[in-house]
Amino acid sequence: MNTQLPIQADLVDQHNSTRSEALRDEYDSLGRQLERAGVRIDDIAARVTAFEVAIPSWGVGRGGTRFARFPLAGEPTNLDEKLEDCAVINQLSRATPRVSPHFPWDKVTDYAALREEAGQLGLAFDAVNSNTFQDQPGQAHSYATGSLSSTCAATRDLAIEHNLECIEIGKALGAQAITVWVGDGANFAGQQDFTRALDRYLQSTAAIYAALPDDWLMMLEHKMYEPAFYATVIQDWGTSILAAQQLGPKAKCLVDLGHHAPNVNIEQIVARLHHFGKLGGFHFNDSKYGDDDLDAGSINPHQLFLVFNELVEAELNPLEGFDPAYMIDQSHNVTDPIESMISSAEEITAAFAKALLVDREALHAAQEANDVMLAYQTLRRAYRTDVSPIAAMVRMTKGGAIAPIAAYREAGWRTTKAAVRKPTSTAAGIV
Ligand code: PSV
Ligand code: MN
Repeated sequence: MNTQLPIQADLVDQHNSTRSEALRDEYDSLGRQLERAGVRIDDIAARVTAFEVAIPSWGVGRGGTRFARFPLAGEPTNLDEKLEDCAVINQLSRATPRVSPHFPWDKVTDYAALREEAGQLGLAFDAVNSNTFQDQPGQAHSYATGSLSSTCAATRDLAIEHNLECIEIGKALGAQAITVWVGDGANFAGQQDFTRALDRYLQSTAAIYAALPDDWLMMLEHKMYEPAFYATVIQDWGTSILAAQQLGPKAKCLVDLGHHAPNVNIEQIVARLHHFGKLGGFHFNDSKYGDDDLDAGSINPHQLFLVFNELVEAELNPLEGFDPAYMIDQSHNVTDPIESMISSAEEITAAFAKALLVDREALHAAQEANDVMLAYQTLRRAYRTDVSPIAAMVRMTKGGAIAPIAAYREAGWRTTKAAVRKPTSTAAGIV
């Protein structure tokens, strides 16, 4: 397919030409440093080259809170423009070649044409996300008090039907997974029978599972609270893994980093889910207090590193089908979403590269010998390494920009788009 990338290739080449000499110098210096520790930098670069993370179609527009939304001049106003912005992120970062769509937000009439359009921008589609946490105009049965777990059979049927439609759309788009997150739960003690609500959820998800193609996964996304503030039906990884086990081998768990109680040990959850063959994927973001949907690595980069440390550890003990889906799920309320997503992809890639640097043999030996300080220092040594020359070299080699945010600003993309894209609404509401 003939690809037509949004930013002029000359611009990227020119950007790189002024920086490539310094980068080579930094890469070689890091290479010598790593070699002294018995690590070949080109091996790490090869792994980073193959690393990819999907971007959410809903993340390229300015997000908002229930208080306000501050529009950004030149932000995308329709799916074509969203894809264009996703293509910019991938063109410059070369780490995000897939887009995760959300329905009905991304509904169109011709999905074959949409797939073609994305392909021309150098993009493909990742897991489809269903939405039964919001009523659509004229919807016959409201999701206000539940969707897949609703007490009302007609409401459950509607929610199931929507998920089945998402699978059909996903097939046309070339996706191979559906992520199911429901807002179902309760705001008041006594509002809901915990057991019956879960039973209804399990019955509904079984109907969706039955329609999954053989080579598809169904990813169950847990979340402790919001919009239900007292209890949610799939509140944590425990309920999620039990549901996935009951549904069958194509059902796995998706870990959204923001969906846990503060201070929960997420890296340990990753290890547990992998141990039982149920680690399906991630929604990366960062948080300080709740589901803040901040940029990955912006608050707690160490946690991100520890998550990847478990993933690299899991590679040593791979279970059949171990291939977690990496996606970003963020809300960019005060930054340019393109810049945030480029920065997040960089943080996620860096966390992966650092985890690859951990001397596993030394770590395991220290763990076996109960040498606490040595084990801890083994992780610290890797975490302290500045791996940015590796990521930059990989980006340049793949045709991206050495300093992607600088290149994005040099290209003047947002200013150019502000002149041609329509202004967007300031309406408050969680996007
Ligand atoms: C819910 O908070 C969530 O993390 C789910 O993944 C949704 O699909 C997404 O956010 C919607 O913004
Ligand atoms: Mn999510």
